[in-house]
Amino acid sequence: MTPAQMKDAILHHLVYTLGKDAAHAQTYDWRMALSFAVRDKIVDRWFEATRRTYAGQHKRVYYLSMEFLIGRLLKDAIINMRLEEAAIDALQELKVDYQAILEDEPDAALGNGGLGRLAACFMESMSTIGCPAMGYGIRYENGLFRQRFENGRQVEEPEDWLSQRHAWEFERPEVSIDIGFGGHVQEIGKRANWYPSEMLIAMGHDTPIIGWRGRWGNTLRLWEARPMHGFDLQRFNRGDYAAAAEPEALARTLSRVLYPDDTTEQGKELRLKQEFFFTSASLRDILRRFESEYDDLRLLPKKAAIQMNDTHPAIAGPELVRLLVDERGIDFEEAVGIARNTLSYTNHTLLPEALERWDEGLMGRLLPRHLQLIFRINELHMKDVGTRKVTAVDDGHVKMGELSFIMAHRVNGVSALHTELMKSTVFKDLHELHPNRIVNETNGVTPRRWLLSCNPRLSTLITDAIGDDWVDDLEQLEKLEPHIDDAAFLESYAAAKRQNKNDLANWIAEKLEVGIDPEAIFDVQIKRIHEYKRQHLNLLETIAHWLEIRDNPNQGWVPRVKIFGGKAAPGYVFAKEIVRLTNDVAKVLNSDPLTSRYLKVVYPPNYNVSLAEKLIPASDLSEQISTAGKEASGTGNMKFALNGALTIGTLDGANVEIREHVKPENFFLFGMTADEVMERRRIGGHAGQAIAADPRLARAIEAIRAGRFSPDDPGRYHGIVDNLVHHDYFVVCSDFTDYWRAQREVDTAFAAPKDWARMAAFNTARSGWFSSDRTIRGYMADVWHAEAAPTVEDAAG
Ligand code: GPQ
Repeated sequence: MTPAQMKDAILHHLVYTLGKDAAHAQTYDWRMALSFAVRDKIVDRWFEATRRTYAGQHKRVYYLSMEFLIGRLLKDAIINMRLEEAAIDALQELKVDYQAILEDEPDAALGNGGLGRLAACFMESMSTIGCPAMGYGIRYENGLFRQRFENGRQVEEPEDWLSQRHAWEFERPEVSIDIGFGGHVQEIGKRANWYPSEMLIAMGHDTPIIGWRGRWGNTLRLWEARPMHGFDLQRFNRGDYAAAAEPEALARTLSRVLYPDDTTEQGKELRLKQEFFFTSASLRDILRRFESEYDDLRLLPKKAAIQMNDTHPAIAGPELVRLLVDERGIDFEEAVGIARNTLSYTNHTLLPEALERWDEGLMGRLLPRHLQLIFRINELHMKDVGTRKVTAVDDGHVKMGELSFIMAHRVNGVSALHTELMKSTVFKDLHELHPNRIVNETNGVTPRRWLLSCNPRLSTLITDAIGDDWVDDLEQLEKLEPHIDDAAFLESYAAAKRQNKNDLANWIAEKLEVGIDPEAIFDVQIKRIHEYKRQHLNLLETIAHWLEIRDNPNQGWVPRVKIFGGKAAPGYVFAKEIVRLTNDVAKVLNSDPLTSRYLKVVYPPNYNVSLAEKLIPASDLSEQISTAGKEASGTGNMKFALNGALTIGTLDGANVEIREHVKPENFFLFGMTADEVMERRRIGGHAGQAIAADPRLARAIEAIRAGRFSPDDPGRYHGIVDNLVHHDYFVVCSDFTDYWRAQREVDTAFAAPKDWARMAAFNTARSGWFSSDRTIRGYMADVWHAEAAPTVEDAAG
């Protein structure tokens, strides 16, 4: 597409789709016009991919996920379709600011954090590879809440990404599936009829996901909940105005809002309804498509692989069995076999509070037939393995992890360490019974969004050095290694980072009115606020360092900016106190005339995908400091390493593998191992011992306790202090001293800029393995037994 053609396409949509002329168009209008112009190009390729999948009778992958944290879509689409030059030139001629247009797009925040972002990276990689696939999820009207700070406290505001027209989706009213809840079951022989007492409709909305160079496109189908019977005119006519709208409002609550809890099980009725709603709609859509092509249901595992992203879609097991037995007359045991060979399950955490359990009473009320089938599946499994040692139903609860395991032919963890811990802890018994079922698929991130698009300076430098094959073959980055010995290359590498840091410093000055020194270490911790991720360990080190600088302000300290980003679940009290403490610490430190040259804290509100894209390319140091054994993988850690930030981290999740790839000398390791953590916890008073042994730690805790960061309310953080001193389940105190040591090593290393640049560049060169393309190829080989389809020729750039 030439710039002139692009300009015509934009103007055409501006006039005929938006109904505006150029003289009156606002940023929004231009954004929409550009989006539609780009979308037109995508649609042709998307259709072509779909046609090829049908024609080649390829196996399809179905990715069922409660969350897809896709962020903005316009730039992604432009880059993958290689339309960037055309778009920039066309807009320049139209005198429209390209960056302003990109920034105008709201994030699609249909996820909480890592789990949802992983699903988004996977969708992009499956399209890039040409793996015929479809993502299924919920079209939340309100995605993850917007975070604001009020006197340092987190305030949540509803997010309303759909208040504007969404340029990327196509409504599919013909894909409307009725979903039932409640009611009763009538058994007739081996089958049963379920008569639900409540019905609503799931309506599909399709978003095309285009891969690199437009070679393939898959669909993300998100379900919207709609009432079966709309407005009740009779009630309205009787004057009962509010009640008339009631059925509509009730049905819609199912796709109204994303639960804002990350790794915390909710146990709420509405949540279970959401889970069944999208899982059932997806399965019935899958079966409908399958039956339009094949007439033998025993072929299902050959033609469809259904991935359960965590246990949120775990009801897929019993629901698929129900659809096969009750609605298609297949024998129960055979149905379980078909379902199991089709389904697989990814576990994303070992935290006990995240493992979903549903009360039998609640399950029986909402899904009476499914509860019966769960009992039968459980009995069958116990009979098959010849032991009653493991069970999916226990103590009046259905355990969704166990149910998922039993109903899947493959179960995977998301990093090497996590997978080993699955085998030795949570799924120990099941693993012994099914030793080949658990496999590891270490997470990855898409290099299109997380390098090419978010870091154009570094991308250009890389392409100038080794060509652009790295974009979909990321391990080619190893070709950078010889260049690392070239002084000119290293200088350009460092210059790209410095310019990124300048941009970020300007943005922070403008948005937060905090001045930061671009020469300082940009030390960044961005992720959900959670005790196990230990933002408070970072804060304690910050405070201890601040006190040390105050003791000796003229000692020539290495300047540092600590950047935090992340949301706390609205009901997670401890996490919210950490948020507030971070803001209170920032206030005191940033206004301290003795120290603020050397140490600042910034906490931009409302961390999301777009903010990550700004922060990561400008980072020097990546904080990956979770308690060993607690972070399943992490994926932010990979994005940082790829963009040349050095990691300070524990041997947790994928940190272990990152350190092996980038080499131990280019990674700041500290802290106890997972085994040592478990040992340490057994020692009574471990926190007290650690505090007594380290005066810096004692002083930092005392500063918080005495109210130095909350002079108007000195007791404000006694909760945090008491937790640290008396419980400290996440062994913050015991890891502090080693963390401090590693941070001082960071200071020393940063003071030698050439060596630092070499280490940073080495991180980039060795991070290629962490592409989600590699992860997806792993799933295709080990879990889905699916092959890539022959792709479409490259889109003309
Ligand atoms: N993860 Cl169980 C989430 O983001 N939300 C969740 O509810 C659960 C896990 C994360 C996990 O904490 C990270 O370590 C992983 O990297 C990420 O999932 C993707 O696997």
